[in-house]
Amino acid sequence: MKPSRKWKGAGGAAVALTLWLPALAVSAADFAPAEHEGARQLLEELAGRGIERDWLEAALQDAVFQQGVLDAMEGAAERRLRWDEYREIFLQPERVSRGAAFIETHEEAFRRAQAEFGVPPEIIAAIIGVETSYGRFTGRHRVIDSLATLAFHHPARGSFFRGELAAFLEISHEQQVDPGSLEGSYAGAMGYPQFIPSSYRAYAVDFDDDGQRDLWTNPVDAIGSVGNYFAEHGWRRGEPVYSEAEGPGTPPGQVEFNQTRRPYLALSELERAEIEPLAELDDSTAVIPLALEVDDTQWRYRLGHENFYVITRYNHSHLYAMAVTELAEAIADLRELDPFPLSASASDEQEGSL
Ligand SMILES: [Ca+2]
Repeated sequence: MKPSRKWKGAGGAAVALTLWLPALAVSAADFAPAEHEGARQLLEELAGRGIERDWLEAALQDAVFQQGVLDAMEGAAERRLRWDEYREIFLQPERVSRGAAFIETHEEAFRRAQAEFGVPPEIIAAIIGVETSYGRFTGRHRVIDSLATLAFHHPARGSFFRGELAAFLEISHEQQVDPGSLEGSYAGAMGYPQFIPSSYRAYAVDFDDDGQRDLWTNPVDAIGSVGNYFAEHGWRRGEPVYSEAEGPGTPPGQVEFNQTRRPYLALSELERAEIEPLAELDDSTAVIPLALEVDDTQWRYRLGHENFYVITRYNHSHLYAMAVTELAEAIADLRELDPFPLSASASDEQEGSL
């Protein structure tokens, strides 16, 4: 009902009628290379890399401008959440139990990924759990529309998304799928693990050996691809993600907390700010000091290690990396696996009880 009300008095029946017809009547060929300079240049570039012109022409011709995608980008500057609020979103019991079930269903793939890439099943499952609830919510935007819209209508990030659009067309072509049939997030992240096209091209693997790298519908390929992504970004087999620590009531101003860089502060320096690890770590160890706000007055300290940094390569947020880690721990708990080496202090304690 909305369209007719909105358009009443602004053009009458003809306009309202157009809006009720399928989208192609309104906006097809927004990016037809014959008329759109940016699309034409992209076509030339990809044709130069060996993709048939007709195929490219048809793919770009099919793309539709989506104002909603630009609006979503605007809205994406997330409200700053406290750690406990952020954690609450991802640590729901259902996400934990579904994670354990997901591992059980694909146990062979998880085991193989751990052997090959060194990444524990629970970490891979937690990534897929946080991203898409184990493949249940993979996004409802046509990727070709989102990426064409962002590539050519987002001044600040257009060149980044133009690269993603090119990578998207290359993958679709390689995998012999119709690009118009693929859906993802408004920013073009796709499939079980929400890989953007450039990551898809670089890190997706054909983990069930059927000749396709399919992250859209194949959980086994997704499991191997997340493992490969982590291995390629420096995941250290068997090392903890973080250590528990204790410190003053409020985070000392002289320490730079929560940076998603390689471990950057030596324990000896943290000691001067009265932040001490609860695990036994060498004084020269560099860490990422984390101060997590658990309510308006309370803080929790942790020390991120190299593997914590690696998780932030998936999403550049310390809250994201911590949520993935805690979800992984909760899944491991549910599967009654211990000692589980994600936290150094936890595994130390458990070692004593063996
Ligand atoms: Ca495959």
